[in-house]
Amino acid sequence: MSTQTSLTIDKSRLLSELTTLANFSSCEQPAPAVTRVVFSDEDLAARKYLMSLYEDAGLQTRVDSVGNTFARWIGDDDALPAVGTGSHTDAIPHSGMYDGTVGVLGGLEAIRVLQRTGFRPRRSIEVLMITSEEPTRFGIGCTGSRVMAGRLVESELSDLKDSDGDDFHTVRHRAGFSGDIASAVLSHDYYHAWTELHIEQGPELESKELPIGIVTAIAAPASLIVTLTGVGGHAGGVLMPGRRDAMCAAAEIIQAIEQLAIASPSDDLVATVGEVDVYPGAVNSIPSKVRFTIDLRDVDGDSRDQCKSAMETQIESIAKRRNIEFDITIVNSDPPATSSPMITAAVEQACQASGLAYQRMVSRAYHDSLFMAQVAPMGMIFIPCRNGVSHRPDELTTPEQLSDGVEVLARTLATLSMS
Ligand code: HGY
Ligand code: MN
Ligand code: MN
Repeated sequence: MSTQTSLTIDKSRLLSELTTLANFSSCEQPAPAVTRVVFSDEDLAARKYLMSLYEDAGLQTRVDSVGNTFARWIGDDDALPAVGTGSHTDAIPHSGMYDGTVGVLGGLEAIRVLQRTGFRPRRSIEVLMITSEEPTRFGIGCTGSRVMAGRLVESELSDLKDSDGDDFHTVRHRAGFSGDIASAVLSHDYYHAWTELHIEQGPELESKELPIGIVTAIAAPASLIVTLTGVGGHAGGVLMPGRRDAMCAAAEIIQAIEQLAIASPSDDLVATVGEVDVYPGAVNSIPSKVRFTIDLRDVDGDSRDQCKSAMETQIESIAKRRNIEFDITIVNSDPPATSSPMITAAVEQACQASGLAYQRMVSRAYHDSLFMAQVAPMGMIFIPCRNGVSHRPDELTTPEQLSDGVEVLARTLATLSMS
């Protein structure tokens, strides 16, 4: 396809599909607020809807043992490693309608716009809906892409439990996904290239009035669970000296975590305590146990790890001084990912052909591409989101911004499918 070929993205169709998808939600607020937890009824209904769209586009579909859904536009030489695109459609509670879905439905529209031009790909082009990018149900992100990269095996998935105490396999079987996990691992010659379209989930592109971001690297995420155990008791009857209050220990430790992140020499280092559970959780009872999570990231893996060990040291010293027992569980501690120059060059060429300004940038959010980078050469295309807001119902990207992203994705896929 020449760089002169003009591509007309069907914006209204794409927006209507995104809106329909947003209505598959358990959120008590109406769309654009969305809650769509993996393997929930809403998630399964959304998958069915997507399947109907893939079939309308004449794509060949298959679903693997954890629900990763592949929709393939067969190229002239289907035996060659294919070109992959896609993202996730699960959504954390009370979030927005564009995180992930832009990469799935935008990937589908990119294929359809190429079909409308009469373009014929040499390599097949596949749009992927990846299971459980969000950590909401099982506490770890990117489950489906970790499985495809061979980073999560059968036994490890058995250890993942949801809030009902059901393990991943019980839940996936109940949702209708069976088969062994090893069968879902992608060989390194399955894809020739992988590119994901996603909203930036940050303010940079909008503040610079740039329509496209070319992602050069994805930050390395780590998540930890800290459990502190003290001695509970009557809020009135136990005097202050000698208390072993788990909540006060947690408060001091959480402050220390924030201070370590602020003091880090790396501007890309971020730390968040997003979940805190207090036991017994009564107004007049001294907390005997507190469990909280730490989400820790940096584009530089070493800097992230240095901060992680400094946090572990602080947790130990504060807990010991307060005579509190502590346990630190590392849920995940993943390496960062670097984009393939082959793909960033194809995206840059696509931006130029589309006459769209762009900048190279890092992704501070993690994405399935963090693990798809272990399967194939990886790249990501960012489009702006209003005020950089994401993981909130007011998450928004405009039809024009969507269209720009899909056009650049379509040109990139066309180039890669002919290489
Ligand atoms: O948390 C993340 O970075 C991703 O949006 N799940
Ligand atoms: Mn997200
Ligand atoms: Mn996402």
